[in-house]
Amino acid sequence: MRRKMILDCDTGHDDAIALMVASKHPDIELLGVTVVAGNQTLPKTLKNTLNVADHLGLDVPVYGGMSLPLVREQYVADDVHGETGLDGPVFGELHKKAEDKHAVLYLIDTLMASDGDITLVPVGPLTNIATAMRMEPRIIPKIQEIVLMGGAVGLGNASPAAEFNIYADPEAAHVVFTSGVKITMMPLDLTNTALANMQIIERMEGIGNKAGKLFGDIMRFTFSSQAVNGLDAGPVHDVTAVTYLVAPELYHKQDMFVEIDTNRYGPGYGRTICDANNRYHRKPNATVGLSIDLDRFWDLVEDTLRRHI
Ligand SMILES: [Ca+2]
Repeated sequence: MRRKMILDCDTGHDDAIALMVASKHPDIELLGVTVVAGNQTLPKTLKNTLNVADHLGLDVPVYGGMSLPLVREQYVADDVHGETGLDGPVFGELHKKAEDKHAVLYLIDTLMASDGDITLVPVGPLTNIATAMRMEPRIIPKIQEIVLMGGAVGLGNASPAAEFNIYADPEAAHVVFTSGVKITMMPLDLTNTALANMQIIERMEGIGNKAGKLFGDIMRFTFSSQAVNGLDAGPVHDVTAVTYLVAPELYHKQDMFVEIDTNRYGPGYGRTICDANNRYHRKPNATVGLSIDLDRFWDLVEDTLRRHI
């Protein structure tokens, strides 16, 4: 049976690759794509999402969502993703339009009408998901699982303490991590190992279709922009959350209690405090990915990209 999922993204280089995998993997039924501000402002992340979907001929509906975080001032990642949020690839005229419905209402209506068999895959700040949970708490037991990219067991990338997606809206992350929904988290420690080095880029370009070419155009840009994080190639962070749905056996993981630091004026704001050694003796609220079998991961990405035009 195909796994029903909604991708919630802030496209973004790695988000674009995540959309490529989610939209064509044979074991995934991508119901819709909800977009949030994050890597760039909402008009930009929405346009980027539509451009990728249009370019690859995807007929999945795209919904615009929250344009600002719940409490903090807006924080974008233009140092890594550029002025457009998806610098690098050049797209033609955009024909695809966003749906009229707000992403939060789409999430609520779709989950309420479901049989509890939908997995949410948020790969940006958690503003859309948290707002939906607060607006209609009855969706919470309807969510099968949340598999997200975000947080870090060790060092962050937005601040020394915090990973970008959580740092960009810590209060939203707090809502989600205290919701009681089954959460699986792909932290920076894992996602930073999924690096699209030149060998990977050339391998995907070698597929010879539009998706492989787009992968190259996207990841050649982050190949150098990621130097700000001390990496020598661009990681495809968000993709590791999507592939978990269809190949969980590729991951080493551990259940633990994860708490979000929401102290706005402290140095740890937005940190995911991961109690890996069970110091708190609290019931785990998340499954945290610790490592991934990269050879099989890239095989899966390549196989899925081959299904595109
Ligand atoms: Ca993202």
